Amino acid sequence: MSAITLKSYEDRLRTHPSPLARRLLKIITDKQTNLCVSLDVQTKDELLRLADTLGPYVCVFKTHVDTVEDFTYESVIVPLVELSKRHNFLIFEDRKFADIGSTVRSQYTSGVFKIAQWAHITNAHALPGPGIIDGLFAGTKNINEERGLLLLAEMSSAGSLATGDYTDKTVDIARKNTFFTFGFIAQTRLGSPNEDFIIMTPGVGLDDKGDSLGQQYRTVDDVISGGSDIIIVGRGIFAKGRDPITESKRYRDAGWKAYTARVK
Ligand code: 5BU
Repeated sequence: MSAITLKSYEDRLRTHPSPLARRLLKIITDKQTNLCVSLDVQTKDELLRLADTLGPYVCVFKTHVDTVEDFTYESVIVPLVELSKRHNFLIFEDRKFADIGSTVRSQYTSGVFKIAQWAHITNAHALPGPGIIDGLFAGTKNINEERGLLLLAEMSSAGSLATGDYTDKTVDIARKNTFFTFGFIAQTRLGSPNEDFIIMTPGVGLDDKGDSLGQQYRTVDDVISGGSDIIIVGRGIFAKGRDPITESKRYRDAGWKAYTARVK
């Protein structure tokens, strides 16, 4: 893939249509990191310990809170939000909503997790059509802080059906509300040159090619030179035998170097 030239994060934060994206671009600029760490752990102690120790190196922590076995709102979310303020990062709940608008609104705002209360970012499949964005956006009505949505336009897993026409139509759907839908989970740059979607990319690994369940890894250089804005890394940082602090610094440095080369 040929390298893509884009404006700096700092230039983009002045003009981006989404308040959440402006806040995110400011964090990236101030902390000089385009690393999102995926906190895929099963206990609250591990989740909070990693959020505290790795907080300085990331712009975003991504969570799957439904996989935390000892989850309670008070013992996980309250301290996580506190840590997000202390270390200046955003929280992205990788919920992958995929239902009709009315149902996703309830799933976003209610139940045990009350995602809209604390997750600055969440994501959704475009499969149900634009009503899914309307439903989730309705869920932000009583929230007095920036919230943003990413649509899943492409996936990192082998054989993903989110390609070609599906990806193009996902971009079209995102265009309907760029105040809230600020970008995509994708593997490539999406949108036209006069649009500014934030691209966040999972499936990033410097030492592995994939796993036994369909995950596929690309290098940091490949992903950032191809026009992605934020790398999402999980097991590359936490897998057994790896030191999460050393690896976080390594991915942060690689991400920033690749970005610096891109804006030159
Ligand atoms: P890994 O350990 O770096 O493979 O973790 C990747 C994370 O990103 C994991 O939480 C997945 O659920 C998530 N992910 C992904 O890997 N690929 C995708 O296309 C999407 C999410 Br969308």
